[in-house]
Amino acid sequence: MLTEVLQAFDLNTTTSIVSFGHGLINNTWKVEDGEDSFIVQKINTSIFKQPEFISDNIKAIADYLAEHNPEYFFCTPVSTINGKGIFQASDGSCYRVYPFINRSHTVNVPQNSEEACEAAAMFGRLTKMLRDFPVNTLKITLPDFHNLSLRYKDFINAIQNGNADRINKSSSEISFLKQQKHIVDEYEKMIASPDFKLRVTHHDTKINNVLLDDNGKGICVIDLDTLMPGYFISDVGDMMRTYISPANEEEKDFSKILMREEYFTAIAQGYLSEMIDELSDAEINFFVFSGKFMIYMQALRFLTDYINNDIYYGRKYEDHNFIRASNQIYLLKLLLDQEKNFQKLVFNIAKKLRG
Ligand code: ADP
Ligand code: GN1
Ligand code: MG
Repeated sequence: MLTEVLQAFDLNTTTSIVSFGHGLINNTWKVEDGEDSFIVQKINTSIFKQPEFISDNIKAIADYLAEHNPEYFFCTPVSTINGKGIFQASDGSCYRVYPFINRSHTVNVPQNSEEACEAAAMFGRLTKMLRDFPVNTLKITLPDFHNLSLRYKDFINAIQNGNADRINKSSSEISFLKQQKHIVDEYEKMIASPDFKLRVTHHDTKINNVLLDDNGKGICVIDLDTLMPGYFISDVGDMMRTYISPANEEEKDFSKILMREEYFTAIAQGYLSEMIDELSDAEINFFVFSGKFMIYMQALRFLTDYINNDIYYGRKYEDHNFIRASNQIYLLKLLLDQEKNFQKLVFNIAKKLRG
């Protein structure tokens, strides 16, 4: 299959191809072609049902940035020999290609708080650069992706109709998540308020979606499939979910999950250094809510998938999604303990930046 794909993008077909990265949704390979290397990705079309929307959005944004912020480095995909952003192979599967950025690397957890600050600033800068982009012209590549109300409904549906053994096993996790329904209520109030703005939002701000140079400085953001209209809480929340703890969602030993204030401060400092003039006071007030929102939603999604027999995330071992969900619940509890303290830190940083 890859031969057909490589030909479509005019790449050498007798080259070395290695599987790459740690994503849960798409398949990624690195392909060498003489001096140059490329990233080839098979888009998971059972999730992204209209993959051409992804390439339409990326093209619209690349064109906008080239015109308005030509100095900003945006990783633009390679076109096929027919000038398309995506190639559909004979079996219906869809592929796209990016130039491999040389001397770049990614990390799965930040190595130090400077890296967390840098990544947060990179995502903030992307949204800031696109502040005047007509956000509503973007296509919705994944409908209801961060619609917490719908994720909660899916969870309720799963606990009513899902795998009975797994529902039994998860009873304390289920009752904890139900007790936290106030997070859904707060989210609903937030989206109804005019103080919260839809902006161009990345929606997957894990640290391995920033390419770093040898000095740990950000080169560019990648993984642009879910670049679409959204609220800042999606981006800041996923940073909190994935940069603050030294152990990630895969960790089975929960004593390794920590809520490190230094890393939280780094996120707030990095993101607000770019976004301070864009955010309303009401949004600043919801900064820590972002983390609750994203960690809670991820716990709901993992537990829902566990109860539905792992149909979305798949699994590497029997209780994989149960462990992932329990891990996120543990992280959420740690954040709830720090909520007031962290929000105070945000107010201080915002005050200093506003001068
Ligand atoms: P996924 O959706 O599976 O997370 P990504 O687009 O994030 O896919 O790519 C997976 C990994 O491949 C990244 O974490 C990064 O290490 C590497 N990668 C992706 N694009 C590039 C690129 N243009 N140059 C160098 N490395 C890349
Ligand atoms: C998926 O593709 P990847 O691994 O970057 C998921 C995110 C989750 C994440 C959890 C389209 O992201 O929403 O936060 O797994 N992406 C999709 O690791 O569902
Ligand atoms: Mg990724």
